[in-house]
Amino acid sequence: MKSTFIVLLLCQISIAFGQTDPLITDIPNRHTTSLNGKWKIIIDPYEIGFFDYRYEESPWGFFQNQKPVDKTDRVEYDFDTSDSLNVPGDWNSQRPELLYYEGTVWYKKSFNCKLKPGHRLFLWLGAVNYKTYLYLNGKRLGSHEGGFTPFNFEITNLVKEKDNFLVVKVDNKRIREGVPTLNTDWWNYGGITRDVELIDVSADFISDFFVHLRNGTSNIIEGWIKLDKKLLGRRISITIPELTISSSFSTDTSGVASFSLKGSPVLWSPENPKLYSVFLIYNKDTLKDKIGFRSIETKGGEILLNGKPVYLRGICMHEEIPMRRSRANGPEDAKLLLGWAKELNCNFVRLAHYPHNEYVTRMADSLGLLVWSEIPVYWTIQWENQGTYNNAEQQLTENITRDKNRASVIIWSIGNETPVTESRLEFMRNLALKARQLDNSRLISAALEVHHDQKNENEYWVNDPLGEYLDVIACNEYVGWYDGLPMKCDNITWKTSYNKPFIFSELGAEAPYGNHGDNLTRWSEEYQEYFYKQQIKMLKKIPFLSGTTPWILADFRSPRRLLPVIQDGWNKKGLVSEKGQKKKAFFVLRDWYKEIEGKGK
Ligand code: GCB
Repeated sequence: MKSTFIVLLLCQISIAFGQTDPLITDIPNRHTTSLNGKWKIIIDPYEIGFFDYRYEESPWGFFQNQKPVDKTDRVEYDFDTSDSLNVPGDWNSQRPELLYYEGTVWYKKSFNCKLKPGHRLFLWLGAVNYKTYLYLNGKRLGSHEGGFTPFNFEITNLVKEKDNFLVVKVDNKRIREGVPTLNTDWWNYGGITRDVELIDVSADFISDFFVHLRNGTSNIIEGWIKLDKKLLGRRISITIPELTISSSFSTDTSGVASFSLKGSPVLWSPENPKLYSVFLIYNKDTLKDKIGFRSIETKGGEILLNGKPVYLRGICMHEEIPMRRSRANGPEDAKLLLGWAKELNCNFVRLAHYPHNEYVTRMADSLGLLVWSEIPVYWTIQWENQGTYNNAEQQLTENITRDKNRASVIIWSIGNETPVTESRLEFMRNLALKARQLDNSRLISAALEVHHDQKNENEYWVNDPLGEYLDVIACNEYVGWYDGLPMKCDNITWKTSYNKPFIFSELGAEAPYGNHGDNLTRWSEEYQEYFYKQQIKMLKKIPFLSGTTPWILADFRSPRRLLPVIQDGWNKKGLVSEKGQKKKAFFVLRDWYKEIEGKGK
């Protein structure tokens, strides 16, 4: 009897896990109420608020937010007299005792809410790292896995006018089957790291849309608009006043209205990041967005932006503000990080190694920076585990769903430095197919590794079989850092078996700011500077190269980097230091990018 109960319970847990409602997009332009601010928290390393002493999910978990009913009552937790944390925010940077914490923290927020008759309410979270269970007024809403993408739940029938309590269990324990897995080279920040909003919508509403220029054209705007319910024959209008576009379309049986319109927008580009106000009208509701129109394609070894070859003058970045030692979030943070990229004369950023917050991609749209957007399929995840695949696919889907209207985003990356094996090829091939099915208007890539020719040790090959499924071949290389000394760059010839655009998605060397020596002294700024000079010499000799994103914009925290005095828990390959100072190599890259700016390819 008891074992049947356990099996049932486990089934319930696994079925419930990862269940969310279809993602609502364009959150910044909707009617929302922020739940950001101070949340009450309970740090629960043994998960006593979730499991009972038999390690079974407890019906009396902390989600009940229980209070003693009289003086005899024993309740061994209390959110209201507990400490608080800021949301959005990682917990590591908010309390010294949470610096290295990997485990469960319970969050509680109380709120009142007056909903207009007939309206519906959704709870939306921008990102929570890593696994989360959510409960409203003691009832489970669902759960989510993956630390960098948004998700939402409808709460219309659970919400009350007064004294709602929302309880969120957040667990950032690294797990072998996770995406990413146990092993990364970045800090495992835990917490509700992005905004939390209540979204107020009408009984039926536009939940999602895709408005973009048809690739290879300059005057056809196409896409689709989706209602949250499968309602047939509903009229939806789209207007773009600056282009004198105003048309309406009917939904099909899935509640989707597809359209194709004539219009000649000024094309979005890094030189002129023109955005248009787009209005979508359904019943009495108008949803707006600011959208740029550009075309992105490949032709042989070239990347064509608006039909013209472009060299991607890029830089990699993490979603972290080094001076604050915390995750980045918000427009000011986006402006700071992307501002440094602009100072480097970049036209491109690689958002490594996971989806960054939406402020970044929206800011990239308005600053004119092209974007590589990635999911955390990193190094050695469990290629044969179906659950791991499903999780990766869900993160990819959430990322593409959220950002598909951003003109800046030109590449969806499905992973970084994954090994060449059969099971990984199958896994990645399926991700590439999924990305194409969700959005075939953009390029698909992944950061691959170098393979050496057996006969000629100076001939470097990028011939990973995954390349067949990608539009852009990207490769991480560290000639002069992990691979010989910087002089080695003089001898290397690069080959690829693919007639596709080729970019270096990483190259870099490590130096703390202000650490000086000659140009062969490891960890000195002079070594890093020499490394960049040598690399650039090598890059200039590769005729088929279409872009570079050196590693990395700023020093970032990593528990893998333990060398005292030099690293102390930081990966110091940044061009900007952990205090925000520019290193010598910053100027080398800046000057090279200036030199090739405007040269196309
Ligand atoms: C890499 C990884 C990146 C690391 C970097 C390094 O190849 O993709 O995540 O941080 O090298 O610094 O070693």
